[in-house]
Amino acid sequence: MLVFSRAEPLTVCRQRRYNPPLVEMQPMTISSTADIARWVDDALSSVSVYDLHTHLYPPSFGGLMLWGIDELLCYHYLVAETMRVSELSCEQFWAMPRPQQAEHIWRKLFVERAPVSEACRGVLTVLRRLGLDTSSKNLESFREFFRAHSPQQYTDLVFRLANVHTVVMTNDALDPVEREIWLKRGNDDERFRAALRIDRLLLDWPAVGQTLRGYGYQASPDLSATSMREIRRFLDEWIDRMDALYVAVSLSWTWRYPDDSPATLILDQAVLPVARERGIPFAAMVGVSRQVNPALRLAGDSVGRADITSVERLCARNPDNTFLITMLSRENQHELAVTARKMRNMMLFGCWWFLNNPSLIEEITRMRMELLGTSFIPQHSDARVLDQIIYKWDHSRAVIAKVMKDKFADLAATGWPVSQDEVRRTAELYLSGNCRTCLKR
Ligand code: HDL
Ligand code: ZN
Repeated sequence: MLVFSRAEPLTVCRQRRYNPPLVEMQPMTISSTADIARWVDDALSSVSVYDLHTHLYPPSFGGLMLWGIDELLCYHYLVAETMRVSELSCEQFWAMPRPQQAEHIWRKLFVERAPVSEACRGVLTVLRRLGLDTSSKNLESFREFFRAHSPQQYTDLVFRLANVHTVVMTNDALDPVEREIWLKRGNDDERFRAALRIDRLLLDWPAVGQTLRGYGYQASPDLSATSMREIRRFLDEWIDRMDALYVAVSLSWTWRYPDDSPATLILDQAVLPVARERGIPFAAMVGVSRQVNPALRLAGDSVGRADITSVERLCARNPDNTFLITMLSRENQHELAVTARKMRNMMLFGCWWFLNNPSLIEEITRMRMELLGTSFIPQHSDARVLDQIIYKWDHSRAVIAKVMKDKFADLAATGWPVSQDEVRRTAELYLSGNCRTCLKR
């Protein structure tokens, strides 16, 4: 086989049957997998997170702010897991005061059995990151640690340990308790940003019209022009009051768009026009199967495979709107990533709820990197208890790192000069930059 150096005179080449000379491979400085792994770990641990969707509240929201070991243990994910192995009925469990519920969950899932589930491991990650000795298995000693902190002190500690700079809340202006707080004092902590959640407005028509009328909006059940104007006034007023970054809804797996329901009318004639005029995204979280077991209360929701063509039409028919989309079913993930390739006005985000487990985060993030490159938001925490942002981000960073190491090693193998700067820029996009671009904040 003839191998030519680059200096081979052109005349020689021209005389031969086209047999392209194998140019001598120049020694290329391929970044080593060890360099790449170090760069990825450094970037993912140091880049601060913009957490796009949570159910957290700042200390100024009083009892709405959940934090500490008892709330960590009473997370509805752990309630569902406990009721599978408990001798108590759901009614008996709910009749117990919170500390006793926490003690029951601790005994059933952590003492009597190995705490191997993701939600159990999360509690232990938080305790370890706080410097507590999980091997003591002493719930009372853990409680002492939390009793020694004020909500404000603890909030500062958690944001620092989690390396999160902003969490976006889920704010329901129709909830009487939350509404009062916004009307009286609002949010004074810029680490917590608002998202206006409109499940009831969109999905509970005409019943929700009664609630709106109670708050002074002329919203009649017939969704007249006046009602639509009043719904838009409600949206404008609360987006302003909350300084909401986006408007959001959680949709059932049965959701179809468009259809002849009040939800489509309100979406098309009020929500999307207001979001467009204000230049803020509309977030649709699609795939919940509501209250399949009501006895479990918040833990009673499940999942269903949703209709991707409705997502496709939502984005295609409203090209001047920006959409944040996440879907709950594993079976929807590939088609969602493909739809994102077709709809530049859609930012795909998160491994939501039942997908927020290492095995599924890895599978889904790998597929998304292969289909979307850097133009997606790999994760949100969905944290309900403040402490959870420590474990949800620790665990997700580890999985995203694993995928990024593989993908950048694949890149390097093509001779591409992978650099530390390029790795960091990618981590920054994934953990914060794509959020900022989408939210313009
Ligand atoms: O609708 C939602 O925002 C969901 O995230 C639900 O709140 C769900 O109960 C949850 O907490 N998932 O993590
Ligand atoms: Zn949520």
